[in-house]
Amino acid sequence: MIDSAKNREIALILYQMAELLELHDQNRFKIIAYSKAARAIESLNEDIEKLCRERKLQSIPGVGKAIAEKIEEYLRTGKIKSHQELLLQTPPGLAELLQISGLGPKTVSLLHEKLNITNLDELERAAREHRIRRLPRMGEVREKNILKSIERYRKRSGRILYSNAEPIVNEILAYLGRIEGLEHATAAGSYRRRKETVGDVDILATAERPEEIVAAFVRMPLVEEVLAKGPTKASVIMNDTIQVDLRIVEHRSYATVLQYFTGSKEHNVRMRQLALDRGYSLSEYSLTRLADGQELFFDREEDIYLTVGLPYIPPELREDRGEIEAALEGRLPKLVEEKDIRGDLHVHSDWSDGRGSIIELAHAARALGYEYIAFSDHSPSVGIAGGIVIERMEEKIKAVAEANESLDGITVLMGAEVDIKADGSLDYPDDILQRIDIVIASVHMAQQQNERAITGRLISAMENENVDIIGHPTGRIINQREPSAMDFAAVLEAAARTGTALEINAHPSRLDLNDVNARRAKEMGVLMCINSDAHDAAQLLNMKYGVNVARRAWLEKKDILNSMSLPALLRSLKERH
Ligand code: DGT
Ligand code: CA
Ligand code: CA
Ligand code: ZN
Repeated sequence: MIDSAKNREIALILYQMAELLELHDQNRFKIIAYSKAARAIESLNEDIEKLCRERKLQSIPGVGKAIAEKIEEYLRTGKIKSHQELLLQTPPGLAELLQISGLGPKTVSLLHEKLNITNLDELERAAREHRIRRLPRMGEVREKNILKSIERYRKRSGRILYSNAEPIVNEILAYLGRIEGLEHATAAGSYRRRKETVGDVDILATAERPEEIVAAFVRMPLVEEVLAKGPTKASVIMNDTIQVDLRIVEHRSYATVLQYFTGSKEHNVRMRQLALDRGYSLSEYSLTRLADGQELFFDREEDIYLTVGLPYIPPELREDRGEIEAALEGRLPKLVEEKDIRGDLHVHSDWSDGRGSIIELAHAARALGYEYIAFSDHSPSVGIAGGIVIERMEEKIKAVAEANESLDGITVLMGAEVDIKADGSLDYPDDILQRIDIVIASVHMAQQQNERAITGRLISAMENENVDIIGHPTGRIINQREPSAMDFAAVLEAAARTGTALEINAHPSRLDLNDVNARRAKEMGVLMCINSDAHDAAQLLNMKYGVNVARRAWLEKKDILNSMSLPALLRSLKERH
């Protein structure tokens, strides 16, 4: 099963190399050689890894010394250097155009030369404006087909939000769990690593009669299309866009298969190398001791790591971003957990655009076990959000005090999400800000300003000593809006200098800061705050998505402002002022 995936990957890369070479107008024989080798590998009946081990790559038709070396390189390192170089020389949008069905290198070159098209959006616009049909050899039919292909490509290539995959995964696991004969079932892949988006969902299971599980799986009501089905595996499309791969594996291989399919691929490459260094060969089926050829099987993933000399590495860290080195040196972080979160500092009530009163939302927060909740409603310049005008702030401060009198078991904090205006000034004057327990400053308007302007706005907000937290610092919205341009290093430097916390906004479309940026922040000694940005009681539960990001960013309890007890939180905020 896995073998064919490897063959397919290598074939795809060689095809892409052929196309890129043609796009760059390179030697015709070289181009033909790559596509011929790709075709041969695509229809190969043998495992290419095995051929490579046996040094028989050149027995594949069309594979000579040069291509064989590239295949070896790929199997060893997961990359081919000359392929990466070709990609670097190609504007990123152009390489993507080659993925659109019906568009080959010749057409892409033509579109590039005549219409200056360099990416998918420009291609779509040109087709809609009927500029493509006027080109030589194009015409109306091809123009229409291009639009259709773009639509299909977008559906296929879109990564879906983790939070959209989650209910589907839960439903699949519950459904499989009800089938007799099923032993384990779990989701692996990027989903298990808690990535903010997943390309497809990978479900692993063990069962006595795999065919029955596969048959039941493809009959699930959520299934819209069956892409492939075999005795032990199936691939389907669910809910219009989500691809789910199911694999039923042998009971004794479960732990090694889980380790393999959890990935990431980069982590796996490192693990296999490390295993070799320690005298083992790690595969998805087992760990083999090289000295005597003894195959070892494990019940738990932990024992695989232990055997190659490592402590257990949580899935969120398995990205080859230094986790293997940290594990070897005994300095893996003790990752923050959902239960470490003691309160939510960014919640909108019906004082602005939230749905729910202070009392209702405080009850919901208390039910989650929180010690405190801050109602950080919008300021007036965010017009659509019904921001609170200055004259009403006095009233809200009173309402918060009253709520605290009537509530037991949770403390309500007076908060505000004050807008950082286009000129960098804040939407409330200092004498108001001074009276607010939790001040979050966020950019909502003029997010398209240039790097200097945005950076300057964020820094001047942090330099106001009343500001405690910067809300959703980059403004990105997954699949919808790019992060604002900014000098992130300068922002981090200012956060560290002024003691301002940066938010990990837990809304599943924001997750801003993301894992990479949050980790950089930690390395600079910046505190982070994970907030739901809830606009109703149900959205308080989004906190877990922010915790996922924090874990992927290597954050520990001590890195998170709202993992402090209330007295410690208030002390920490006061110290800074
Ligand atoms: P995705 O689906 O794009 O969000 O990301 P993943 O990580 O779920 O990737 P996927 O679904 O292609 O494959 C699942 C896991 O299987 C991946 O994380 C690691 C493992 N895997 C797949 N292909 C390879 C490979 O060529 N080499 C190695 N070492 N592992 C692989
Ligand atoms: Ca996947
Ligand atoms: Ca997959
Ligand atoms: Zn907000």
